Amino acid sequence: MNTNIDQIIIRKETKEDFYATELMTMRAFWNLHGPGCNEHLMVHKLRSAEEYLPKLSRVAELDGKIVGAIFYSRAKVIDGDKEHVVLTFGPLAVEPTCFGRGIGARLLKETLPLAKEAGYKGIVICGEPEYYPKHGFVTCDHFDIHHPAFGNADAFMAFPLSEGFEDIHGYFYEAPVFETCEDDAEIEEFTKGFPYYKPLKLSCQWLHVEKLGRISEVSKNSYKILFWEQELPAKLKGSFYEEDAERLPVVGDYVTFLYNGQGDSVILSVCERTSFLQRPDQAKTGVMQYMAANVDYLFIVTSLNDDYNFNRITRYVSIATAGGATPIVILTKSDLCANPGRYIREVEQLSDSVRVHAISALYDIGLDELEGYLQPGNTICLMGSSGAGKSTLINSITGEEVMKTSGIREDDDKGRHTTTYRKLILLSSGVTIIDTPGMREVGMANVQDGIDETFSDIVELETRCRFSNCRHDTEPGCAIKAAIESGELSAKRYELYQNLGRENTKNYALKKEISKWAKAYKKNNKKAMWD
Ligand SMILES: Nc1nc2c(ncn2[C@@H]2O[C@H](COP(=O)(O)OP(=O)(O)OP(=O)(O)O)[C@@H](O)[C@H]2O)c(=O)[nH]1
Ligand SMILES: [Mg+2]
Repeated sequence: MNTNIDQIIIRKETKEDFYATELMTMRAFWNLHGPGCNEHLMVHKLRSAEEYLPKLSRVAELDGKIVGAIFYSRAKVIDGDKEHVVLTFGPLAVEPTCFGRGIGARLLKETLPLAKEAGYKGIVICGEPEYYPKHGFVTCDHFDIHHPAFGNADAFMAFPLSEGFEDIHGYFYEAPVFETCEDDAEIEEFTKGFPYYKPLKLSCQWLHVEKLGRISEVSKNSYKILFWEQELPAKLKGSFYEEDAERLPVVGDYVTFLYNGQGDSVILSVCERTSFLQRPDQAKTGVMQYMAANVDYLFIVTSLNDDYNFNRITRYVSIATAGGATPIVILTKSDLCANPGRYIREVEQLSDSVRVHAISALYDIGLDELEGYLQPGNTICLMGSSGAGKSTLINSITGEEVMKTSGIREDDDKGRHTTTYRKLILLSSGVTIIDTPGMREVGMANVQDGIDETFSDIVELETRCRFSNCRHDTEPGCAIKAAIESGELSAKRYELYQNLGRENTKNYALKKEISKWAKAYKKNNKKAMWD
């Protein structure tokens, strides 16, 4: 939106504006002070309250859209048996993508004289302490006016409209309607009437001048932040260069930032992550590559042609599990495979917790099985070799060509690396997708936790061996050998566990860690994780 401040129309709200004003208000306050917000419900209820003052309230319109609103209502300051009528407003909302363009200031400038003309003595509000003082508001301790709930914090401010305001002292009470907007179930139900936005609970909330966005692209030292429908170019705040590499933003991270409509926004902090996918870099230097954060499901995409590689799938599963995401194996191009069932069964052997789907994106086979994962608010990251069909699958899911795809090279059946960087896209359904470029190989460092979790049954069996240092070779009382003999454990699965563990420990000397872990596990005599 290209805002020219002169094009903004300040006017009274009409019935036809109600939905648009509530949606704009919801966007203005969403995730600012906690998960979601209730300000849109406040607006909705306030309109029918007797204290509401439509004569003073205004909306801001730009290019035919509601981009701001201020809602005035009567409030009271009570001093013993004396009751003074004052004004309050709230919410004062500005469409977040029109931030920093003076819309809030215009709404105040046009309505403050109206409030004065109407004969009110002053305005008392709870609002942003870094914003309102610029417009002449001062904290209420200057007037001996108190808030019954939180005393006299910086956010509790007043704007005198006439001299008589100096004589008003006591406790401030808003219209009772505001107190009726706190019921979570009611807020949730009301919010269903609007487009889906994910409620987030983050330690950085309460946000002031800083904004909350999500990293959609990373390249060398520059970033892109997805902020509502906009992608903003961004750079890191200087102090990030003293941080460990794993603290730098990756695709999928929620970040706080200072908005700059003219150039690069500045990333201030990376919010806590619910999951974090990492692997050693391809040059095997031992340096980790940090791939994506806050992923709910890792779609491990393997095509059912020459790309299929059971060991590789296992490594991806371990990366997902170690990173805190749920692994889902997607076997693509089932139309090119005579017996997909064989592969499904093989992958299913890996662990009870791994789910497998065989699909054909080209012929729309099996895609309905993925619907459970494609729920609003979920983040799905796709990984796998080049040419496996990751981008094609994304396009089939969305029904649009959101990602470029390409034919595999005919001579060697290898992909062409069509997707060249990790990219986060938010679909209109509320699902977030992270597409990644095809990987040549997947290493294993630091994923022992993931391996152990994937093979938790084997880890548990090992703790039952008679000797704690049992090599599962010739020792008597070996639980692993007994389980293989009885058929409880497949020899192939055990071999795979050994190979992955060996590969992991060979490079990074984690063997000690593993034995320590196993001993602690035995000592605690825990039940099997899969019980
Ligand atoms: N027969 C068949 N071909 C498919 C299917 N899915 C994808 N393809 C083809 O496989 C080729 C590679 O697909 P992409 O989606 O570009 O692969 P990618 O995994 O995104 O590859 P990179 O971006 O290089 O990592 C394209 O020619 C697709 O048309 C499928 O289900 N069946
Ligand atoms: Mg691709």
